[in-house]
Amino acid sequence: MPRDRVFGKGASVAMQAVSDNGGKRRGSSSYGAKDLTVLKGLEPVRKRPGMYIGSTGPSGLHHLIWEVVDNSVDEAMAGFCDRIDVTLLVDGGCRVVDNGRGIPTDIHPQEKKSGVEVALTILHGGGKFGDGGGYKVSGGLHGVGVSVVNALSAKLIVEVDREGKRHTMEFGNGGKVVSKLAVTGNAPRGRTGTTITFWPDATIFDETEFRSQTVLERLQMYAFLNKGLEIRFKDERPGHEQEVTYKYAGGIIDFVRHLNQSKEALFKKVVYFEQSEEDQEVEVALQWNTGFYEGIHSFANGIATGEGGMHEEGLKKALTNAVNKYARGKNLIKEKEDNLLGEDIREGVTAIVSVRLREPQFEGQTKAKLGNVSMRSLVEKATNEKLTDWLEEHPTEARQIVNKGVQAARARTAARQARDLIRRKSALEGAGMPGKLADCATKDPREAELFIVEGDSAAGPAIQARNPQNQAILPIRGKILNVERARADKMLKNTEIQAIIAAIGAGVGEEFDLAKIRYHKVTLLTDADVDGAHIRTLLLTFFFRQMHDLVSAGHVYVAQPPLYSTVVGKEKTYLKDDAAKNAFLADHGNHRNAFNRLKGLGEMDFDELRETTMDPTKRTLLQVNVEEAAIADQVLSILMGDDVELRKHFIVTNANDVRFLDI
Ligand code: 0RA
Repeated sequence: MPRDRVFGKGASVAMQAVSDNGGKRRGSSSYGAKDLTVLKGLEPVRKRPGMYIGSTGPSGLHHLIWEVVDNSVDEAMAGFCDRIDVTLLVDGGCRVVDNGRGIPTDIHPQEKKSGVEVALTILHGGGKFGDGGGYKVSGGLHGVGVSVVNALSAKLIVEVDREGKRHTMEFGNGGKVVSKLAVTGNAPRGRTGTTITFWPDATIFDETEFRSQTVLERLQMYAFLNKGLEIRFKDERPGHEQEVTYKYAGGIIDFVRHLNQSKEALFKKVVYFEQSEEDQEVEVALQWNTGFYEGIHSFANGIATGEGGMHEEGLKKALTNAVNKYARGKNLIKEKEDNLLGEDIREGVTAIVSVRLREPQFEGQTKAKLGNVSMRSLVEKATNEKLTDWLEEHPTEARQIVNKGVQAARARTAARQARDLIRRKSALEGAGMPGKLADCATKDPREAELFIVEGDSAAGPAIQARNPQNQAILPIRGKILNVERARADKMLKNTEIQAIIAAIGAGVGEEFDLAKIRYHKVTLLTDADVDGAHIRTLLLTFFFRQMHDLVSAGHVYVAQPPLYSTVVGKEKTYLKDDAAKNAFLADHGNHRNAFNRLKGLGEMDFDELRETTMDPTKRTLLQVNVEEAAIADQVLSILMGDDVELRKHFIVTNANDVRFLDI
């Protein structure tokens, strides 16, 4: 069942811009032909691009690719396409080729234009294919987004192979027709399909350079969600050359294995089941790992539903029910013992739930929550039936699942006690600030900055170098606990972690309350070496997992102490790392002064420390800003994998910007 693009994520935002439907959810009844007529022409898109693609930053830029690829994926879902090629061209363009049926080339009866022109020049033009226009594709609405891409491109060429002929049409300057659709030759033997090549308009976007990693992640997700679909990526840009092919015979089973790849599986098998009813279907894959976090990823018609919704609710409810029922039946939970909670059972689970339905309703803040109630019952029923069977058929694994849940329940009780203890302790000791904290004078969190500093030896210089009015120093000894590998109870007993929680003053985990933070800047200050990077990663992991709002609200920063200093004329210059040093040498051919290798925070003098990490007028901080938890999760699975060397080299700044630390 193809996705309904009109009510899809991006498109529904676009609808909001033009039709005020009184806050009602946009459903098929509240939006009609009148809306389409208002939307004629592409000007509104160029006037307010953000309304259609979210922003004119990197996310909006990549949205162009998603819109084009979505149409090809729809064609694949409808069963007419099994290969998509995405190429980033040398001149900055992007080409998407599919082997579907090709956009219709005949004349649209009402519009008196070719189907190609309709799809590329009329907003939601695809919607018209839906009602009796002869282009209906099993309920799907094609071509909704490509006109938006056209509107925001400096140039766009579409080539359609159909009925043995190649048809070509060109647009320029934001979707204006440069040449009408015309037969320009024969289609390659037997080939049908669509090729769209576009060049983003540099007058619209902040920057027009695509990021291959962003594209790859998305394409891989499409390939996982559409089993058997082959998606090839090619980057032809000089210095970026690469080719990658994604094709997964196992679909979401492969997806789950991929997500768990850097973790230790509780057992090898992936639980998989599917069920369909008239008009809707569900597919679920799950596998437990030995870790302590749950990772449920849900999708509706191939669109990520990061806010969850009915399908996730159904899965969670039935998962809790099926495992408890099994455990009771097998006497693994005794009569007088409590049932396991859902969160106990979900500890360490990695799951994909992918549903397809005719009229998905996307709700929530970011329109990423599935609202269709019928999906809750379908997923719940499917999970209850199929998971119950699976548990019966796999007694060894079933016992492992129950055991893990029982341990999680015990840890949950212990964690509550630990948390109560921390709370009582801080009540007894007044504000309960850790002894090692050198606090600042101001009590206004908006002005206050907390430095979490690696090593007691660095604390001295840091305290000297800071501005005591608004900068506080909390030294942390060595490697803090990896919270990815420890349950909450153990984490809360760790003194370094207790100190961080107390200093920030806003609780931890589910109880974390952003309104109570004592510092609006929390700056991580670690040595410019591999160990420093590792400690920073551990701290970031802690914040991401246990004070997520602190990260997502943009309060976490990373200071960048330099690795080298040298003198140019009378000025001291700092160089972050070897790469920066080499770049500096390349720029300053006759630089003869020595480079001083700074051995770590503890060895730096106060001025050096102040200038490079503490003085707001001189330092550069990296803001850590994880917005898209899904991507961050993926990053963390890399970070926290067993590849210790690799993970030291990562830093998450924001969801679209996962940097390698060149150390
Ligand atoms: C409308 C109707 C049909 C196909 C398409 C649109 C279509 C659009 C795109 C955009 C990129 N690739 C695409 N592939 C197909 C069905 C036409 C028919 O009935 O043959």
